[in-house]
Parts: sequence; C-alpha cells; structure tokens
Amino acid sequence: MNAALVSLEHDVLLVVDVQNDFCSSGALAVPQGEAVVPLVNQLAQRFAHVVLTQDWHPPRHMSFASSHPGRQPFDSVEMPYGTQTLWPDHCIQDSWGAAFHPDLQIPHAELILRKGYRRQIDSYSVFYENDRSTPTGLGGYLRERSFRRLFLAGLATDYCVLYSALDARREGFEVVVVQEACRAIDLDGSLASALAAMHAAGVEFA
Ligand code: VGL
Ligand code: ZN
Repeated sequence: MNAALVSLEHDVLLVVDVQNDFCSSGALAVPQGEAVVPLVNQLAQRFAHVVLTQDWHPPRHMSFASSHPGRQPFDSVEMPYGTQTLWPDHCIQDSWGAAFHPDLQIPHAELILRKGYRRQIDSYSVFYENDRSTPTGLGGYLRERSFRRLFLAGLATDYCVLYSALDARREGFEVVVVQEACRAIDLDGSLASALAAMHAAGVEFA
C-alpha cells in the first residue's frame, strides 16, 4: 500500500480486536494472531485517524459454549436471531484476555469501540450485532466525522473483519482490507468464503 494514497482527512484505520484472547496464549487463539501487532503499529503511523475495537463480553455470554449445557466450543446453535457458532469463554469484560495485546502501540487512536456487551446477542461486526439490526453507533460516528474510506486490519479475517467489511460497504463506505495485517480462525473453509464474499461486495485488498 502506497502511503501517498492515504487521505489524511477522509480515511480511517479500523484496528479490529487485537486482544490477548485472540493471540497465541489466549482463550480463542487465532493462529499467528500476534503476528499482526508490528504490522498494525506501522500501518497506524500512516493514518491521522485510527479507531480500535474490542470484543467485550459479560460473563456467561450466550456465544460461549459454557452457557449451553452439553455443547462444545465450535458447535452451532440456533438463537432467536439465527445460527450462532459457540466459542470458548473469551474477551470477558476487564479481564486480561479482553485487554489489547501489550505490544499494540497506537497512542493516537481516537476511539475505542466495544461490542458484544449484551449477554443475549453476539456481535462480530463493529457496525451491527449478530441480529443484523442493533447498531453499535460506529456508522453514525464515522459519518459525522466525514470519513469516506475505511482500512481494516486485525482479528479475525473470517469473522469480525468479514462482517465489519460487509456492513461498512452496506453503510456506503469504501473499504480496503489490509490482508497481511489480518489473521483468520479458518473453521471449515471460512477464510476462503470470507474472501469471496468481501470481493463480491466490492471490498478492495491491499
Ligand atoms: C470474534 C469470534 C468470537 C472476532 C469475536 O473478533 O473475530 N470471533 N468473538
Ligand atoms: Zn466474541
């Protein structure tokens, strides 16, 4: 990606869920999750505007397998809003796992957006919860600040980054996914289908 192509005024870098639980020693480790940290740090220096997001669940969140007796992590269950993958307990509010990776260094980040704090609904996208209709408020924030183009980096490519990128397109933003600064969980081919869905939605890749 050419730094000269970044508009300092209308571009924003969205750093998605670079939290301990998504890194190697975390509860929902994304393979090589921590490898994005130095890349994201460098990338952030090219942007005047950076937003960080944090997966932020209360204890006994309904996306946790432990909230469904007899179910295992990575099973699927039907929730009132649709099919939900069950995860190990992760990113519990104010825990070590929910904290940003200690090497993440983006002091000029202007907003930290938390999501997934309602016990009954998961939220992969940073724009809408998994019912696809409850907004996080980020769309309004970005519009009010006149951002037009979103660069996405972080974890995980096939969940939070995917759903955020698709919703951002729906909200009318240009979207660039910085693929080398993302890592995937890759359950049953979910990375390949995520890349295809993002291409089809007009997401660009850098
Ligand atoms: C995520 C699974 C569960 C993500 C969050 O940020 O990609 N994935 N919670
Ligand atoms: Zn989560």
